[in-house]
Amino acid sequence: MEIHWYLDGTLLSLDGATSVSIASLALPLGTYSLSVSVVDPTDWVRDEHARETTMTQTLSWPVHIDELLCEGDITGDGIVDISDLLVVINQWGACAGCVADIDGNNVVNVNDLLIVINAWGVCPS
Ligand SMILES: [Ca+2]
Ligand SMILES: [Ca+2]
Repeated sequence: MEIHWYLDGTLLSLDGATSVSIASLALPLGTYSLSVSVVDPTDWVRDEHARETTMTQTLSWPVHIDELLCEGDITGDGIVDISDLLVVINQWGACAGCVADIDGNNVVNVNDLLIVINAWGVCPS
């Protein structure tokens, strides 16, 4: 099967992936449309119209990003506190894919620290 993912109609470089982590897309605040198209690429199909109508399935989901209000809550417990700060300190430096890399630039540095400090306290609900 060919699997293609789209965000607002733009092809994502995730071909073949069977799932998508919304967080990994690092989207700014807003509402988006996430779609996946699955196509049976069998080469014995001579009628491409038939492939599109009967051998292709597309699903779409609305994605609403509003978590930036509390993006400093690394531990996910609803409050930004010393436990989140300690995660930042423990993962300080070059760190691809680390949870403390809040802004997603593959390094845990003062920018991520400031996000935690600015979000300090109970998360808005
Ligand atoms: Ca926390
Ligand atoms: Ca970072």
